[in-house]
Amino acid sequence: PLPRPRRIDILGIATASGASVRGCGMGPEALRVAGLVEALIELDHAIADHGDLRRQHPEMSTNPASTRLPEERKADVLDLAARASDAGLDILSEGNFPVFLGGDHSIAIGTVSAVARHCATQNTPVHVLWIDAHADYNTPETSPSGNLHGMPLALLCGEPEFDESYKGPWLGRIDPRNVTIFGARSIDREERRLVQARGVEVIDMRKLDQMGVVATMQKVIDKAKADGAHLHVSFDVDSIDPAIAPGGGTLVPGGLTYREAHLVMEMLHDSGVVGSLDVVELNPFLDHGGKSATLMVDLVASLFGRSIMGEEPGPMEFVTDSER
Ligand code: NNH
Ligand code: MN
Ligand code: MN
Ligand code: MN
Repeated sequence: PLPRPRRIDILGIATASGASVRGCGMGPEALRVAGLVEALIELDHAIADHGDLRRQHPEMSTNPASTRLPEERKADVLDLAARASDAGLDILSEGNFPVFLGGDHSIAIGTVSAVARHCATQNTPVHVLWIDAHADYNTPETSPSGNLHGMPLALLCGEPEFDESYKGPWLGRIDPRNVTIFGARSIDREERRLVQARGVEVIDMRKLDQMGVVATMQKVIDKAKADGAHLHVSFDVDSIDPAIAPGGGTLVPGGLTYREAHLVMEMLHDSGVVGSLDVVELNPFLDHGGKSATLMVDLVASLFGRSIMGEEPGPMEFVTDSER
């Protein structure tokens, strides 16, 4: 029998607490307005939208200034990470495909934890494809900004500079040697030393210019397949060139083109190794008329089987745990 498609479960994490620029807390709603659910239904997928996790008291702050205190933002980030980890674990345990909508990239502390916890119960290795202009591998010591959206990979990879206050039973662990950062063009000095020391694969924009999407992505896919891995894709909107994706708070020139980004998603679809997705850092307040939100919806559609020539793209064939 044909492998039955699992349901795609959407979960928003509506927060900007890991960033210094506000607005990406509105990301999940903008992605819905841009037609995310409709695009997936059009591709014949079963969908469940779980709504959004958010902090209890929006905009409540103990700080009279417009910017909230770092400690308050950290507490928010970790509270949401714990809740996203538990909710994501439930989705994965039921055999469904979670699509997490940010929110700033600190939400991946929770989403990748969910994947790591789930895969630990299945004895499945976790590989992570981090599509981003940045490496997000700072620690509290190396971070130039103190913003937690620049640190999720380092925390998930078990960097020792994070003390116990960052941890809980909800926190999962990944192996830095199974992480690929794709599209990077802004890495801080100490951060670069760390990713190199830990053996994180970095496909930066220069490497991408020289080798192209096909060769670089095939390597990521082949490695995941050889390992029988669950591949988690964490897609930061700022990986894309700001000219076509202006809706981000930390834009860097020289990003992925429209077709490069789609080709990544098309190859990932065909690979069948992807088991979970984050779409993060979309800032609707800075976007131009929904341009970046619409692009992200189209990219998600490519991951789930939309193709140029395919008349009926059909559902993505998921690898079930029993088939690994
Ligand atoms: N590396 C910088 C920092 O740690 C910027 C991180 N900003 C991001 N990451 N948007 O994706 O603050
Ligand atoms: Mn990021
Ligand atoms: Mn980024
Ligand atoms: Mn599973």
